[in-house]
Amino acid sequence: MHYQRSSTLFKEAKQFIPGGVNSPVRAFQSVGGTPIFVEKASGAYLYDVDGNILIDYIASWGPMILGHAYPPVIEAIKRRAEKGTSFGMPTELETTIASLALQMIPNMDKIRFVNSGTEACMSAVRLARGATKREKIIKFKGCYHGHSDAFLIQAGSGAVTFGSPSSPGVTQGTAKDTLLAGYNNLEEVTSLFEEYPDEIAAIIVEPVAGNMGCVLPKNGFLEGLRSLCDRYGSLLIFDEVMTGFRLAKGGAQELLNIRADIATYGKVIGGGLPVGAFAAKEEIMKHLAPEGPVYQAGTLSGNPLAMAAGLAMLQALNEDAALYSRLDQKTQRLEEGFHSVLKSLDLPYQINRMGSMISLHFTEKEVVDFETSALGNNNRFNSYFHGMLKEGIYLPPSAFESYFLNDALSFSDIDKTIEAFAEVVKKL
Ligand code: KE4
Repeated sequence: MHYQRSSTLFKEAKQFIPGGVNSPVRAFQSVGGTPIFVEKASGAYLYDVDGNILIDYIASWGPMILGHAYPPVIEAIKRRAEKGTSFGMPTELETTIASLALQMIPNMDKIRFVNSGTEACMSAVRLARGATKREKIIKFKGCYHGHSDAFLIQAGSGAVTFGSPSSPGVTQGTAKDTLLAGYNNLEEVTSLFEEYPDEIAAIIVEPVAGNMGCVLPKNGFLEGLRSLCDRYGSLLIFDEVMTGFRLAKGGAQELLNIRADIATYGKVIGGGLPVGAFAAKEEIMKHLAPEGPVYQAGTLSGNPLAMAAGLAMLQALNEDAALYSRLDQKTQRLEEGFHSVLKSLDLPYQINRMGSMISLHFTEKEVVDFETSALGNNNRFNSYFHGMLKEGIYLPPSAFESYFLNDALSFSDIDKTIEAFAEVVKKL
């Protein structure tokens, strides 16, 4: 495999775009080397600008759960585009996707569409603060909720890779209202509530974390957050930007049977177009403009093209009862293949998986939070990443990310991946 064209395009891009990319994690700074420029993608495969064909395990960081260029989504976008792409006026389409999403998501009465996961999480926090009239929030080290100031306090994902746990440009004024606890550490959360008993508007949490690799909630962790919020009158925000419509139709709320007060969405809900959303019960949503005083707005929110793509995606997920078990079986096959290769080698490793979210960590200790995730051998991960790339397998270019499987992956793709894996890891 060669990447001449990608490296030429990367040099060119850097003349006009900071770091040559429009989102830092794409720049390969964590794994080294030159980012791959994509020509097109279809199903489970990426076709890069050098003619390489890669089996895709990031699915655009989650959205492409049914595979790339899924025909009903493409069709919906084409048909809708002929009617015009944006009006700044309400359309029936927004009601249609809102009502379908609320049929699929448990426990919520209303949903507001925005343009990204960041916007959804930022708006959810403002809504929680407005509804509770409190200012502080609790987030977890290693969890990432997008790049809004309130979250860039030891965020996971790209920020961790850049080794700047609290990003420059975030003011002390903002930082003081974001309290941090360790993921899976209920004691730390409890002591924060004891210290600020009537100041915490909300806890925001990834119910299954995907930004420190995949990290699962320990038994009782989410239930503990739920009861702390109930006891202290705070709201529990589930950031389901990754897990929503991926772990189950109803996301982590359904799969883990925990009720959130506000849930945020992104990625899958837009079918690959820019869509975020947040949903809550009526008594919370009534605080949101224009009904209530909590302001939130967006020129392209509910954009008809994006709504058409998202609706086609949600309809496909809603009508395919066997999808989630298929995805689970495929990811289980991958996990079992990794285990069968690794257990014959003298390599410390952990594999974390929930449904079609999975990550491999080169470390002895169980990965249950940011600290244990950061103990992973990054050099080994980077050689692994590039080794797999050479074998035509595209993995997340950072040890602090989850893989996202898509339903277009065939079992023979998975078996090919395991064969490549066996070749690569024995050389680590
Ligand atoms: P966006 O603003 O990137 O649509 O969503 C932010 C976000 C919010 N919440 C969670 C749990 C997320 O994982 C994300 C974004 N995820 C990263 C991947 N770890 C997006 C990739 C990128 O930053 O380019």
